[in-house]
Amino acid sequence: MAHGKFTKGIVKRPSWHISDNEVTPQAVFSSRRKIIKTLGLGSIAASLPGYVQAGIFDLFGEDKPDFVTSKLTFTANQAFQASDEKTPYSKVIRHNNFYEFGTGKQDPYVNAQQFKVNPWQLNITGMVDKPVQLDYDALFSQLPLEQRTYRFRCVEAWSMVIPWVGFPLASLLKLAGVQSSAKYVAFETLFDPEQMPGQRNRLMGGGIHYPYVEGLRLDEAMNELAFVAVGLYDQTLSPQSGAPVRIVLPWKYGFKSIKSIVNIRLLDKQPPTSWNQLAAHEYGFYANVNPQVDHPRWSQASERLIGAGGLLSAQRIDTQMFNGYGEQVADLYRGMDLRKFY
Ligand SMILES: Nc1nc2c(c(=O)[nH]1)N[C@H]1C(S)=C(S)[C@@H](COP(=O)(O)O)O[C@H]1N2
Ligand SMILES: [Mo]
Repeated sequence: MAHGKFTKGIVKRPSWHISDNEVTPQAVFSSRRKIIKTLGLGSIAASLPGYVQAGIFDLFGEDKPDFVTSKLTFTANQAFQASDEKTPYSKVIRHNNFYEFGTGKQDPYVNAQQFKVNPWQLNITGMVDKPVQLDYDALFSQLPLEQRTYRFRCVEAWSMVIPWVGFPLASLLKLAGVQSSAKYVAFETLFDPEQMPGQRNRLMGGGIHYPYVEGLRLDEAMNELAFVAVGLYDQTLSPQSGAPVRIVLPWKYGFKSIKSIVNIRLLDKQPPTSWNQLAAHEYGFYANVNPQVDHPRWSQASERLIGAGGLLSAQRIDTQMFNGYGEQVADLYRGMDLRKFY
């Protein structure tokens, strides 16, 4: 991989380096993936409770992805370091939602390893003074990289604590010069059915109309918490986590944090969003974490924190309003009925 100047003295490590007790040759991993595919284990895993899913790969021993990540250089932003214990890297990359690679929690880990993230192009267009194109290297060199540890809460009532590496979304938008007529920001994931099996197969893709799209009000996008991630822990992102570039919005349900983005557009109208299009009564445009507004099919009052413990040790904790980030974001929603704008 050709990186920008930040990567001087780069140390390349496979993305599983944190648990590199034994090395499985790629051929073995690939054959395991074939076994898993042949058995249809991805879809079996999807139907199992989360704590069983988390251990499904134990059936095959310690499995090894073949995607190679690279070490990043960054500064830790002390203003954004959740005090909570971090979710181990091995779990962050093995329990994912990325329906382009299947709907099971292990499907992205299994199916995304060959995903090509370089070359890449991220375009910022629409109501801007000068459209911006960032190629792969520019994603890592255009803006100073910082690390922020955020709580991350999926609408399915599980959560993690993840140290992301990236830059504020506001800094990126400022590169393009947002015009005063712009009121919303729309995001779009890569559309590449050849690489993303969920985009070829409606069942595998969970019925989503691809490309996956998301959006924010401009003031939400400019909030200091809104983040663009190009890495997690100290590595570039693995495909299953949204390589090479994704959005992270810690006060909103995880589906707003769109992965592997290629387009950002500044608009004067609220853009459509994928989960809202799929089931509008269940998933709103705002999707702020709110323990008082239940999902029609389950409670949002608590969540299963995927932490450092073993198979059965996931903790159940109370869910906090705005996922605990009310100090930073509550003002954005003053006077709004958050039951109506869920
Ligand atoms: N393009 C795209 N982005 C996506 C998704 C997806 O299926 N496709 N899933 C979303 C959901 S539901 C969640 S919870 C988070 C999961 O992020 P993680 O796998 O890094 O924890 O990604 C979000 N971004
Ligand atoms: Mo989610």
